[in-house]
Amino acid sequence: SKLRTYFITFVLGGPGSGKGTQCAKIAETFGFTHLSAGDLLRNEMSSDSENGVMIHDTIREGRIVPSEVTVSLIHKAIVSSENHKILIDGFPRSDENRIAFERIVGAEPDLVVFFDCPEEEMVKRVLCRNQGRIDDNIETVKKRLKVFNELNLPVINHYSGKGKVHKVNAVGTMEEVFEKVRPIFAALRC
Ligand code: UP5
Ligand code: MG
Repeated sequence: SKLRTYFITFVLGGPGSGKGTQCAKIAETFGFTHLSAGDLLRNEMSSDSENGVMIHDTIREGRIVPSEVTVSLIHKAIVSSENHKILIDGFPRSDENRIAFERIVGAEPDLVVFFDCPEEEMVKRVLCRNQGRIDDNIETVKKRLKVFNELNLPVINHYSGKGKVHKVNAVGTMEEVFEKVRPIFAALRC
């Protein structure tokens, strides 16, 4: 299928681990299209879509939006991208998400980058962000961390078993972290 020609990278890590920040740098430096699953859902929430209220409530509670909704948004964004090099930021968040992506999009990631960050650092970053996100409060952050540990780590373990995961220590300045990310992408032939 046409999707075989894409180079798909999943960028994973807990809330506030720096996925969005590092994806912006990767996109700029290495010519990838950055698709943030959270941003796609927040845009959908702000539109008049039938799923708006459900997405709002799910994000506020730190739970995972049903796979079919997220995968459909990501699939549309991939096929409408002019670029074959795609970064998917913050997805898949569960084995169910992963299996739905593989089934509906018909592709597996070529690469997975995992930002490994201590919980106290993630909490500090999220609570300092101050951009009005409905989930950036201590109660929701605790739930996001619990959901990450219970549902997202199995996805990382799945792809580790396939030799696709590059684990990056997310502690340090944004520039220091990017210097650990750079060689992963510099080595690619895509
Ligand atoms: N910052 C970044 N790097 C730093 C560094 N090295 N040193 C110091 N500060 C650093 O960074 C977070 C903050 O830290 C920023 O202020 C940044 O300046 C600073 P950011 O790059 O935004 O981190 P990121 O990992 O992207 O954090 P984010 O909060 O976006 O992660 P989440 O995974 O929690 O959020 P996301 O938007 O992906 O998902 C939100 C919700 O949407 C989920 O909880 C879920 O309810 C829903 N969702 C789904 O249901 N399904 C999906 O597939 C995706 C999302
Ligand atoms: Mg983000």
